[in-house]
Amino acid sequence: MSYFRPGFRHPELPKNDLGYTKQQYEGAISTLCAGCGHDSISAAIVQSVFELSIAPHQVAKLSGIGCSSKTPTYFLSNSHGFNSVHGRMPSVATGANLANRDMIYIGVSGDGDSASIGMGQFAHVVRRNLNMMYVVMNNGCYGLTKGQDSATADVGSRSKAGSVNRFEPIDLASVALQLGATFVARSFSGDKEQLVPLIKAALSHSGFALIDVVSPCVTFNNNPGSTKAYDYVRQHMQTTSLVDFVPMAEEITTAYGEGESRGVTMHDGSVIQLHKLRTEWNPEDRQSALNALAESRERGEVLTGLLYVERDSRELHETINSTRTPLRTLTEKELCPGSSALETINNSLR
Ligand SMILES: Cc1ncc(C[n+]2csc(CCOP(=O)(O)OP(=O)(O)O)c2C)c(N)n1
Ligand code: SF4
Ligand SMILES: [Mg+2]
Repeated sequence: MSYFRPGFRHPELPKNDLGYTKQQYEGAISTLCAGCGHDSISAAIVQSVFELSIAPHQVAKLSGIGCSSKTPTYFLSNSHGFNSVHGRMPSVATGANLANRDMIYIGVSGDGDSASIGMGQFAHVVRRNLNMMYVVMNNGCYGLTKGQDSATADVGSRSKAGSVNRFEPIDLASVALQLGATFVARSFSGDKEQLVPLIKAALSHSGFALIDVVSPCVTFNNNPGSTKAYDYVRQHMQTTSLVDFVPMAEEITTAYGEGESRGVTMHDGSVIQLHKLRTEWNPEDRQSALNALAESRERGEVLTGLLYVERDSRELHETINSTRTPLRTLTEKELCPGSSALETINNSLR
């Protein structure tokens, strides 16, 4: 059941370039537990899409199953949506994207949804470089089914019931980097200042953009000894750099000393500005991102920020040279061009 917000809002609410208020990007009232990290991520998505002035009808939200996968109901009510089967969001996203590349795809998943039942689907959507933002709301447990450890729970992490996880975790950011992901970031649901520019950059990236967001489950995995608890993440969070997202045609205004700042220009002309960079890390070098993640893991830190971006990324449609036209607008004549066109194709293959 969904509860809808009252429609009344102050008449002077700020509007974006399309004339929409933030209210027009909100969703139904959340039924998640009060304090759940997933709600903060939904709020960050609302703010980012509003500030980027993306028309809600241009967005398609896709998810699997879990508390995390319920969240598309709680943001962007005026967008398209498909709540799919556990772990199967990537194949639904692939089908939708291939049928219509003009939409902006937001995939939402959980650590259980992506790192266990959906691991195969996750791997293939990464290596195909599907043009979408893929957000993992990572709480280290299966929240919806009462808090069992998930495959991203750290070895030694203690559950609320007191048991200690004995298995090595799957680090989705490292896996994605190894599979050729062209945009990889990690963030924390409690750090909106970092998360909003990362979401904006991910939405502007041409290709697969993963944001693994540590998102504490207050009901089942927020206890002392859990490495996905609010306190633990706040105490152990290390950041690769401070992130600013500057949309195309907007002036870069922040001033930082030489060597402290670096701009990565995206395919559409917008710029990701990174400030106070870690010296040993290059955001455009896959191996340095993998090394930084491995070293942080050794130290028990949670490395956040933009980890890697490939500015010349070729998304799936470019690789397979598919039509620019959404399939629903192709006419019968274009879809069935007749026997002479078939003959030409056959001859070209002889
Ligand atoms: C095919 C199938 N297997 C198992 C389940 C039961 N199930 C529902 S949600 C879930 C795990 C959810 O964990 P996660 O993806 O981490 O989401 P969270 O609730 O933690 O946000 C499971 C195992 C299911 N719905 N469908
Ligand atoms: S059970 Fe955990 S993940 Fe699910 S809504 Fe509650 S706090 Fe969030
Ligand atoms: Mg989970």
